[in-house]
Amino acid sequence: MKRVIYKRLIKVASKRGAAFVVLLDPDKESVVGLPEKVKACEKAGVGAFFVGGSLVQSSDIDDFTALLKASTVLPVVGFPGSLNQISRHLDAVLYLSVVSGRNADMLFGRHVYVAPVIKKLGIEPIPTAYMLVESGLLTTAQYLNNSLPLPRSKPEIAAATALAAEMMGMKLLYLEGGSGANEPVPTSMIKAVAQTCTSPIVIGGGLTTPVQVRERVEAGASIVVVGNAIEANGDISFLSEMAAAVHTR
Ligand code: 1GP
Repeated sequence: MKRVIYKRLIKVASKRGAAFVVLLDPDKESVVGLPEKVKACEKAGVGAFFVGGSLVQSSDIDDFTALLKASTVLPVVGFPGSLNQISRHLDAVLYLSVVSGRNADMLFGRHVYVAPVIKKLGIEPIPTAYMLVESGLLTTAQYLNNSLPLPRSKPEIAAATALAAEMMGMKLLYLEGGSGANEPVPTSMIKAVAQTCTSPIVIGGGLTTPVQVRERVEAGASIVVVGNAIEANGDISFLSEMAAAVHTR
């Protein structure tokens, strides 16, 4: 299995201290102005784009991804909340297994339907242990996954879960607060996973300030994903501040 995009992400993370990823949800983003926004992200030092969402209702995800791909030199990686979010324009896709929960279909079920499609389209799958973390209010991701999140005050459960996923060969350990989370993933949990595992840790959900971002990189995150805050404020100065917080070197 080729790991071109995965290696590229890891290379950026090791060179800059961590990689800054912007999540674009086709339901929330307008295609008008997308190329300009993408250029601003590139200028600010964003390392890649994730495309997707828990509940994407837009029927033109393929057109959206094509426009994004045509507008950027950065990797475009699918972050699918559902089977209909696989586009032939993706460079790679997070092949997500929701290991925090015990919903069999999300652990290993839908994967069976989509594997032949991913292969046929020639998209690089990145096996990803996806861990939903309790974050205050119930998030869309938690509700739609029909699975309990990891309790936020139990870093040891997160560490054991991540270790089990790593032992099964997953390449990224994604701790997810959920889009628009009240409280982002706690730093104590990131530290526990970082001390237990060697695979890169991805953090996302509810990150709105450079301080929150830097704390999570210092705790051990290799990839930081921000969606809502960039949708709300995609200007170059905010993007640059967030990028500077992600990049420790
Ligand atoms: C990516 O779900 C997050 O992991 C995105 O969350 O929209 O709150 O940044 P935000």
